Amino acid sequence: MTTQQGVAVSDDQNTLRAGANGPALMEDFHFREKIFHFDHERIPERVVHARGYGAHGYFELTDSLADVCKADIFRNVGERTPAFVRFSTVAGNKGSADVVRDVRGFAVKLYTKQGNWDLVGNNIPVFFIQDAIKFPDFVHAAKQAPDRDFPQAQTAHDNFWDFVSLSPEATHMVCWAMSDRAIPRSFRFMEGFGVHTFRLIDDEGRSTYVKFHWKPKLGLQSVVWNEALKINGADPDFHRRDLWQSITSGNFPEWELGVQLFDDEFADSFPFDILDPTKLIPEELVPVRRVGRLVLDRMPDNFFAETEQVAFCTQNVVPGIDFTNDPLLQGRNFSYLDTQTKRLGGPNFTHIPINAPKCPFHNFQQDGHMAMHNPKGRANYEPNSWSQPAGGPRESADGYRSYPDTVSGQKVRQRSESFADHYSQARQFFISQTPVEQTHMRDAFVFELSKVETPAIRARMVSHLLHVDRGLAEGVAKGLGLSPLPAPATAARPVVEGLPPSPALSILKNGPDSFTGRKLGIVVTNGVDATLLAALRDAAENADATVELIAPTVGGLKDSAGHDLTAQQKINGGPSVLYDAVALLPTVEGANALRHEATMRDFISDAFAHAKFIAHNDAAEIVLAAAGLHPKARDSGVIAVHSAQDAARFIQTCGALRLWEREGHVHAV
Ligand code: HDD
Repeated sequence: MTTQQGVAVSDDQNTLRAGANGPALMEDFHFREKIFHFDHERIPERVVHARGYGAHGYFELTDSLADVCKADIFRNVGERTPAFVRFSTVAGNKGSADVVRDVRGFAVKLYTKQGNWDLVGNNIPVFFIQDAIKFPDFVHAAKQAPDRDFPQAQTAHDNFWDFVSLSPEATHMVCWAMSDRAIPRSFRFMEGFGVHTFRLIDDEGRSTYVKFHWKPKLGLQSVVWNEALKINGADPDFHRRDLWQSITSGNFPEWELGVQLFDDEFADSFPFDILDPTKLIPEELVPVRRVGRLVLDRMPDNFFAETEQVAFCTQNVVPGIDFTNDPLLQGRNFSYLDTQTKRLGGPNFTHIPINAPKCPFHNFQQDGHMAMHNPKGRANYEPNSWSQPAGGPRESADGYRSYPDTVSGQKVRQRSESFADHYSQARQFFISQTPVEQTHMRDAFVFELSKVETPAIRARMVSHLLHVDRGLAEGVAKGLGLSPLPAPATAARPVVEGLPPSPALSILKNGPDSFTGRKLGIVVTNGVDATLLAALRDAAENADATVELIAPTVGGLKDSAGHDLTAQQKINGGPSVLYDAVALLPTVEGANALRHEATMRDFISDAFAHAKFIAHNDAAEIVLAAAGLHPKARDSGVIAVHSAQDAARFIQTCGALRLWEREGHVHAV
């Protein structure tokens, strides 16, 4: 160990003092350097998206887009481009919990041969507001209130619902935020969206509009709300641990990149403005062309250096990719550069390795705090006669050229008329959901608005929902005990009738139908049946699922064949909310003890309430009964297993992920 100056340290356990019981000496440069550095360890957390988790990987092109885009990254099939991805929640502070109800950030930095391209998206394809000037208001309202500094990491409070109920443009996004999209089971099982309409530019300078999509290979999956509340207590790091475990065990998460391409003719015929970020384009109308895959295969060596210091900027684009006049995107292009300068302490944040391009870069920008790359030699201006070839200014045929869009207009502060429809796509989103998902949305609205203390805000929100779906509005009003129904909010534009459901918007219609990548929790006790345990483990592992053992003690266990077993969780630290499905394989003696254990009973009743599949051996009968699951109270999702065939069948059944029909039986209010 040395000091920052490289001087070897003789003793890092004791400060330099005048005598063993005397005062510390100023002269102790090692102590002062160490404490000074520690005192300066923190940088400001991100103003939004403070809590995040990142990983390295690559993007591989599988279908050339050279027909519409000149960007190098989209030309050569099979070519890999290094990538860094950071997932995040929006509202919570850096130390908040992972499985809160919130939008998830899905920010991708692609280190292309032509420079860095940042696609800074979310797991929801639309946004709360239409104009960037409203972003500070929206964020202030969503985060903790300034007087009391709570609630954290949740929108279930007056300020948020006050703001969105006074901003009808938020209605569509609020419906997404109250859907299960906002409580993903894992980063690995969620979609990502670039949200805005961007442009692709081809070799001839022609423009094609594009919307970007990331489609998870393992299908979509979310948790249920009561489960989310409990996960946050049991493991506030649930999502980051999941990503860490899957990448470090070699199960690399993967997404396909999809593009929706369209032209002005389509834009003119579409009933909504393609520049309005509160609108999406249904996939059934403009299909998603899959052109590549994103694979995350390496965790950062150091969280701070990489995940905390990574600086995404929407204005980081490469030749072939360009902006549109979406007013939210235009504002973002200012905000990100500005915020990174504050957060990372100066203009040289681009010199930090995670932010620097991996292609050569040259310019005459110099100096500033912590400058690592200053120009070499005499020339630090342009044109100059010192460079070869002499003279200038320099030009590059493949340099970035903005699309020469024709722009004219009076200077006005005015929202375009074409942005005035606030409800039609919210309705389309709602009718695209399965009844189970619609029920979850209703319950989410009721939960959140029940936390709102001001009745007028609750009523105002219901007045918007009346335009989305009358049944939804009535259900929410009933759940709130709100009577009579308020009058519908004044709509700036009548709802477009007859938009067809879009199956692509439902999670349950886009699930995996397999247990791959999911996690089985098996409760065992000392002496557990070795054959049955192996059969369940094999069946899960054959499906590329992972297994954790939960036991009365994590150590000191043996199976019936006398082999040592290590459990990953002690029963009170491994509740069933941490697993996608569970199995109970206690011995008779173990079951006798477990039936008196309150956390064991919670384990079972939660698994049942959260519609999970439960496998059990005969000995577990008394434990199930102790948790209220007498034989008559059970359903087809509670499955007895005795053999390897039973185990294989159980894991196959788990591919459905949940027995949704159970939900109707476990909720009464
Ligand atoms: Fe933003 C961070 C996504 C609108 C201003 N935003 C941030 C991150 C994501 C998004 C994923 C975290 C990046 C990371 O992991 O470091 N933001 C979005 C999306 C939006 C959006 C999909 C709408 C379509 N954002 C938006 C607006 C503004 C900002 C309208 C301001 C006018 N966003 C910021 C920011 C942040 C940020 C203040 C905070 C930390 C940071 O940039 O790096 O500049």
